[in-house]
Amino acid sequence: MFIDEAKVILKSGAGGQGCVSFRREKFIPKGGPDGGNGGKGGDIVLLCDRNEGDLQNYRWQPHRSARNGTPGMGRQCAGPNGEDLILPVPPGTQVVDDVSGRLLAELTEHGESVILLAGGKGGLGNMNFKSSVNQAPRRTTPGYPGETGTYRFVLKTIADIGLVGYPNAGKSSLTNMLTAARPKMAPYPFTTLHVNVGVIEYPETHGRIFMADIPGLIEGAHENRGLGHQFLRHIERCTLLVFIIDMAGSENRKPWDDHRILERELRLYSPVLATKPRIIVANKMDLPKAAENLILFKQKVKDMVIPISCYTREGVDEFLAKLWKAVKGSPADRPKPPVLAAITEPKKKKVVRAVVKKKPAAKKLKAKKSAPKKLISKKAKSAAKKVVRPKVKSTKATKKKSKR
Ligand SMILES: Nc1nc2c(ncn2[C@@H]2O[C@H](COP(=O)(O)OP(=O)(O)OP(=O)(O)O)[C@@H](O)[C@H]2O)c(=O)[nH]1
Ligand SMILES: [Mg+2]
Repeated sequence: MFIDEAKVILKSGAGGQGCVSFRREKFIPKGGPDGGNGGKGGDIVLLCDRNEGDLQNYRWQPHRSARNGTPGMGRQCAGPNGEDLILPVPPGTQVVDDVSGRLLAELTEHGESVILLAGGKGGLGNMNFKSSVNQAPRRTTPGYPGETGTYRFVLKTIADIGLVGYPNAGKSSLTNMLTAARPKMAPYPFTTLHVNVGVIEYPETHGRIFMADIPGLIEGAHENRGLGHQFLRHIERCTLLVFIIDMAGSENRKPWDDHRILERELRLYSPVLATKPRIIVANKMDLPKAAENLILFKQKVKDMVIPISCYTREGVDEFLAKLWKAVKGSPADRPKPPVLAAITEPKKKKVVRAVVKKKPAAKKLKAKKSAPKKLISKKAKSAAKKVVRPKVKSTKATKKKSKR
């Protein structure tokens, strides 16, 4: 499983306690204080390592702490420092404060390192407090405590180009064909579940282009449809986006609709992606209807379109040449970033609500005042009912009358 986000709880080491000790040696009476200082606590260090693929280690083991410093010792010996904890992370890892959401560090180059949490300083031993007026001090200081923090590690893959397209458009097929990466490809949607980075080699120029194959994007991805759109973070750093469009419309969609929806989803994700330079690749040109659709597509979409087929390799060499120019060429050769147009959302229908006439406040007051009257009238009613059916007490006289 590819993990590109992990929450970690880190703690640097505490400093060691200072030592109280006095020199005791034969023939040296009252040798004086010789308690050493405590050692420094270990730091939490992040190290950018290209051999790390993702953040899986941190997902399963989020609590990490560095070693504490050792307390000082007699004979003026300082305690050893706590060992630093070095956490290797893949290139492109961002460190975000979990509480404030602030970006604290970003590691992009192999070998780059950052001290995230410093270890506590060691305490002072009693030898530091000797003076002419206090020649046998018993005073020491404790080591400083280590720092703790909760962070989010977010991996944003580093690649030159990012492939954007509907599921089954042929992104993984293109990656398989051009690079040594082997992402799974199959005729069902969402075959690719996480980012795969491949390297396109250009032997003539001894150059290379890093290509990121990401999962498919569908309409409503910003509302978490399909695989959502969080994986788009992996192409945020790309210099160029390559739209892969199924020009044959093999899933009964129109290629120009696919293009419009992809653009819209990118805009809804972030303006950064919406304004990235891009080229369009029309894939599956070997299938019928593709050529016909391409003519219509070019009428509707004015950007540069490169027709290819991952089956027949048709147009692939032309694509590679244009890709090199677009990524590594002179600024004049590179495609211009699009202007961010306002996202056109369908207008909401006006909801006509029934007008409810409110009673004037004065009437409400009256009604409140009349409330006790009502209670009285209820009481009166119940009293009247009681009057209608009075209970006759049976006395001796009445009993005699009834017997007669
Ligand atoms: N006929 C034809 N089929 C193609 C071409 N390119 C890809 N396919 C087929 O399209 C299907 C999907 O290809 P994938 O490369 O897995 O597509 P994907 O864009 O990576 O798809 P997800 O990973 O699901 O987003 C596979 O069955 C491929 O064989 C092409 O140029 N021509
Ligand atoms: Mg794929």
